[in-house]
Amino acid sequence: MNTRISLIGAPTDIGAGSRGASMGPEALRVAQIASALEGRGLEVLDRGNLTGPNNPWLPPVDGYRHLAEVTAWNQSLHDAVYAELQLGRLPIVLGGDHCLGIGSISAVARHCRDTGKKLRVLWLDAHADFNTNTLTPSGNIHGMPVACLCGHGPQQLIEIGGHVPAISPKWVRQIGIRSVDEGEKRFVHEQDLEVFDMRYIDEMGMRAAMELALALTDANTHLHVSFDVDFLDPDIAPGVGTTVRGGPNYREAQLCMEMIADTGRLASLDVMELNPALDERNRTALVAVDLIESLFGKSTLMRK
Ligand code: B3U
Ligand code: MN
Ligand code: MN
Repeated sequence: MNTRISLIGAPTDIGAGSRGASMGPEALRVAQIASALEGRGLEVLDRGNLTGPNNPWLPPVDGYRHLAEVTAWNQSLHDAVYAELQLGRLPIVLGGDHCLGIGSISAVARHCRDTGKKLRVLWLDAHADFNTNTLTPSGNIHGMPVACLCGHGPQQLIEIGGHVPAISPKWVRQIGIRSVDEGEKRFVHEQDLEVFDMRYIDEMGMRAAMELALALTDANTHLHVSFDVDFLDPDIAPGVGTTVRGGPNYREAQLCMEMIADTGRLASLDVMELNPALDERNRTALVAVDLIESLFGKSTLMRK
């Protein structure tokens, strides 16, 4: 695995339904994400925070809230992530709300086109984030990034990575899903997204879900993890804007991260939706950092 890490802070809640994810990057730093990774023997460069427009907190226009501002943040994140990948580094995006997955993953997809790599995106989330402006109940663009990446969204967002669509639904595996809007559900089926929802994890276990989600990855695969912290059960991770009960517990989340680590293919990561304004003594940031350590191999005792 690439041992040269770059942290990129994207302090905005421009696509979210509640304010506060803009403080996520600093909470992850306070929880010592950099020294935790250094403790794993990784070289960590903290590139600091990107800047972008403030959150004007306006109602939707044409089914989108803050489309111009969301575009500006994602363009800037795309450029930052793409630059790190070109330098041969492993970018970790410190969000910020999940609308930023558009900029991050469109940059990763562009890098994969440049280098002839296959892309696999693991989308760890309580939500499918597959809404469009006609399906969305809220207009919040953090509910739309997967659809935008697959080419369903406003032109200025779908073209950020220079190729429309940025990715194919076939490259995505969603894990932990338990809150999908009615129209969104139909669209997920229509586009044939591969989803390991909580029902699947309850019945088959996290191990079976991850074995399938990681199947057919090989030495030529770029593995991107988009970790929405609301993936986790609110009992262990209350500090997010939209808690949904019944998520993976601590052990299941650890296993998920460990199985990804075991592949040795992790090449980029988003840590999104952490909301310190809703947290308790930074415990959600601390559990996120703990799980990220496992994602980088901390709990692997026997192998490698
Ligand atoms: N699906 C809902 C809620 C939502 C999506 N992502 C988050 N919340 N974090 C929506 O507004 O699109
Ligand atoms: Mn999300
Ligand atoms: Mn979510």
